[in-house]
Amino acid sequence: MRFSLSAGIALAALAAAVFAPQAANAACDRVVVRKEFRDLSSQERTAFMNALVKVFKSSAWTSLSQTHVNNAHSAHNSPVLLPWHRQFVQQLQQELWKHDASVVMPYWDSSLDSQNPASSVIFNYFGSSKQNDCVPDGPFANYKLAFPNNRCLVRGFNPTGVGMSTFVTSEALGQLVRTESDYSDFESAIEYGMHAVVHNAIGGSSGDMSYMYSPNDPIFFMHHAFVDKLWYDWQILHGVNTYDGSVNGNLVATSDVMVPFNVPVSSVMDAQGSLCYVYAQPGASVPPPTTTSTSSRASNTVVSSSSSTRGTQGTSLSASASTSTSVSASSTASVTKTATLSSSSAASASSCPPHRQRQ
Ligand SMILES: [Cu+2]
Repeated sequence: MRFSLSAGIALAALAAAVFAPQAANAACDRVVVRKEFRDLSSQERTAFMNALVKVFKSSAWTSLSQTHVNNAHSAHNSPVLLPWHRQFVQQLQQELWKHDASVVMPYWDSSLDSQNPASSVIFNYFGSSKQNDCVPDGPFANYKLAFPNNRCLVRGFNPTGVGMSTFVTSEALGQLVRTESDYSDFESAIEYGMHAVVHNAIGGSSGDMSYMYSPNDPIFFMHHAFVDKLWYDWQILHGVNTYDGSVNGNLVATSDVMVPFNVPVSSVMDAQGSLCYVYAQPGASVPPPTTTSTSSRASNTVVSSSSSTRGTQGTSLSASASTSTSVSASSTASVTKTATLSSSSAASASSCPPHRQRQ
């Protein structure tokens, strides 16, 4: 079933109807709410970072990174990327819960930092970059990772932002989520577009994020939680069980078993019903259509204020929607073009692991 929505308010209403947090169903003891990193309270953020650092400095982190490398081929360049990484992010959530049951995996909406990525607040908490050298500060500095060899965590961007490519804007992402009704086309546009752009902008030429051992960098999970949120928003519009496409000429199905998790794709299609989480601000990454009329801004405001947990993000999204006139012409086609360009710019990604671009 497909919906054709022309205003954010309609999306907000639909989102509320379909994905509003409800009493936990039979499969869930509780349904947790994943928030944008900036929307966490300082208490929530501290608890999350503390638990994250504990996992980072444990053998569990090595296992996560190895899992990603060992399944690089089956988990990427395929419609399964979204469900596979949904399950993978959930693996980290499970590890976090071993240290603090109150911690809920947040996401990083990189589109809020699209025009000046290097100055994102995320780096205030996750450490900065020394341009293809060890991360110089923050809780992940001065620590040797065990995989793929004894090494520090590396990011590749210039901390001044010089040479760092911009990220895909909220508006372009919203356009994609709203208008691309075909699952496999949506998946491709995400995988080779915003997904790859963020990986490679942060990883640069030798940073972890540019390689298949990208889960070494905790930002990987923040980024993939946002990728997951975009899919979640897409599912609200285009169907929670919509899944199609092919790999090497073979059609995919929700009955496909994901390696190495040994669970079918169908087991993660419904984030709320099966994995027991929802996203705060469902649909917030889907600003209204790009005719920046007063009415559409008003609709966006409604979307932003529709949740009781609204933090600073609504303001940022609204600001981004109203100031990005220059990108308001961006269409699905241009998103796809971006994807194609960024994909071809790393044409060296012919072998994996490790390889660039398609993490
Ligand atoms: Cu990946």
